[in-house]
Amino acid sequence: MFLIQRCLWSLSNKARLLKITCASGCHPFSTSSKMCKKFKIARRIEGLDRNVWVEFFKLSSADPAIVNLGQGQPDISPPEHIKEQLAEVAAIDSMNQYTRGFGHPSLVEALSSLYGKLYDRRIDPNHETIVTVGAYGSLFNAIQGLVNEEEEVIIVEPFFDCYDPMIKMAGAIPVYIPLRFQPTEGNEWSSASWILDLEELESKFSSKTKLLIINTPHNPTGKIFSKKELQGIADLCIKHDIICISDEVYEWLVYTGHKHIKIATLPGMWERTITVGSAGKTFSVTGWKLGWSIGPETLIRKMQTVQQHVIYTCATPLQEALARAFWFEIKRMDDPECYFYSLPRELEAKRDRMIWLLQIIGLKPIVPEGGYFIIADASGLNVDLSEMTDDCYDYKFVKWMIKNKKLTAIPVTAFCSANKKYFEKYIRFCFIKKDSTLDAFEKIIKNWAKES
Ligand code: IK2
Repeated sequence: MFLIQRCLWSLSNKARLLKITCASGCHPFSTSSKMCKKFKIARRIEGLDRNVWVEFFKLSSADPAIVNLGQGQPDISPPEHIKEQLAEVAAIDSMNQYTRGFGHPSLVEALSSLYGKLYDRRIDPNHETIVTVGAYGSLFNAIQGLVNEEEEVIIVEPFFDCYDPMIKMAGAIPVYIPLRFQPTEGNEWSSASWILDLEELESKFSSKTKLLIINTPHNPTGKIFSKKELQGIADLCIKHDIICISDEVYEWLVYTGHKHIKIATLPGMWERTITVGSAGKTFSVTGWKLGWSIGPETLIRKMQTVQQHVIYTCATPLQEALARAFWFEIKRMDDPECYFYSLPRELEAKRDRMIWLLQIIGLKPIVPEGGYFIIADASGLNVDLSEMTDDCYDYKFVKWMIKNKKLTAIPVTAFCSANKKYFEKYIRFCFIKKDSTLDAFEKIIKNWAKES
């Protein structure tokens, strides 16, 4: 025994002298080396450490002078009534304790009432809705609850960035289909020019396909899927017996001349669709991190099972305040002052101002039909990016812009995987910003124009 110990000690000492370390930097015979093995990353999150929000939040916070039009974070005031309701609710003792796990009773009632009108059917508040930690929570519950290892999930590129890692964390395989930019006369610079080729989509289906995720109004392009496109997608889902997740967090943010259609309302789609919503996007309160899903009991039940073991329940006071805010708006849905209509009106003017400003310096904006982002082609600016080290042009460009112009946007390839090459000339700007922020943006743009 003593001899074995001596040998191990001498080996360990030699390794130290020779500076031998394991891949993660640990000495191979040390206690920390044993820990290293145990602390090794779980396979399900291998390769998923990079995150665009973490990276650009840090870059944008480095200097208070930076004008941040990156993340979809409103700096406008949320409606007064929702803030007042939260203050009132927080003063009620019982509202500060746990509530029903799948959604606070008054909130699921409000969701049932609102979506009952929109779907023109009765929505069972207890079995056909679930309240989650943001839309993120809904997406996570749905993917975890429905997809098995090795099954395939089709996602449209560019996609909201969390779809891809969530699919991979479930051990499933993302299958990508890119939107194609096909401008027609009169539509050269509209998000309507982003086309989902249905033949190409059908080629992505296989015997392993379980789910298809769509997002309309679409982040980052602002595209609103037309009824024809949704019908084509619905036909394929039905033909191949696939479940659809429809991420509709920007459902109310639709600009003049356009209409948002819920795929779940098309014939044969209710029973196979989970529709995802977000309080953050509906009431401009992204910090509340409340979301929900609407769908048939068979699908919602699986989401509830995941939720009960992962978070159990969402914050009670936030849910009660959200329920009251919904009732407030539901009662005035015939009034143009209803927030569901007044917010897109306010945003449309901001969108148009931003489009005008971007054009001044030769960033070519693609006018969004919905949502609160504009993507712009930055490739015509001939900026010297030689000192930037990222792989993709858009990452280099945004980092250059933060450093040299004190302006943050988001590189569109952050929303891509297999098809980055089609999107790397675009960067995304967020326009749900108060006028003073847009004034600061205007100043940057005008100085930029003078310099160039
Ligand atoms: N789905 C989509 C399409 C989203 O855009 C978001 C939120 N995006 O905001 C970040 C950005 O793009 O700048 C979500 C889901 C998540 O919503 P929630 O905040 O409710 O979890």
